[in-house]
Amino acid sequence: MKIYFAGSIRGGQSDTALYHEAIMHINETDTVLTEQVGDLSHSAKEGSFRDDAKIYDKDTAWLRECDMVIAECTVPSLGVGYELAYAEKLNKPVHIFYRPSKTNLSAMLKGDPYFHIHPYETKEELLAMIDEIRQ
Ligand code: 6IA
Repeated sequence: MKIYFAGSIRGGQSDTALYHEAIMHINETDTVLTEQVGDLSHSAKEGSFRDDAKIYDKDTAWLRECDMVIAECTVPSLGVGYELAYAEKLNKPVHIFYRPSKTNLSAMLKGDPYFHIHPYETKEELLAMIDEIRQ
């Protein structure tokens, strides 16, 4: 399967290492299109309009191409929220993971019956739940 993994970049990068681990785990059996979301070396600074337009074009093409969207939403991100709504419009399966001890997930996600919402707390739980949804 081709997986679109969504996680915060400019919304805040405190979970980037966790995204990286999840992406590496998924890549053992499937293909993550959006590996850069877990890239610890990149800068979250605002880019030029041209660079951002390229990112938008590439990411929306990947959303059209993917078989499933997995989003880690503990760190709130406008970009991830946009991607989730875009994926719903395309009828892609969408799985949202978050840690309730760290955030109050937006009602616009929790209240949307289209999304599969998965609260978890530990990294081990996250990886095991990611395995379950791909079976
Ligand atoms: O608003 P945010 O930046 O937090 O949005 C994060 C989401 O938007 C992620 O799920 C990504 O799919 C997408 N996104 C945002 N910025 C980038 C990006 N920046 N590259 C790819 N996807 C992005 C450039 C970083 C690069 C130098 C590795």
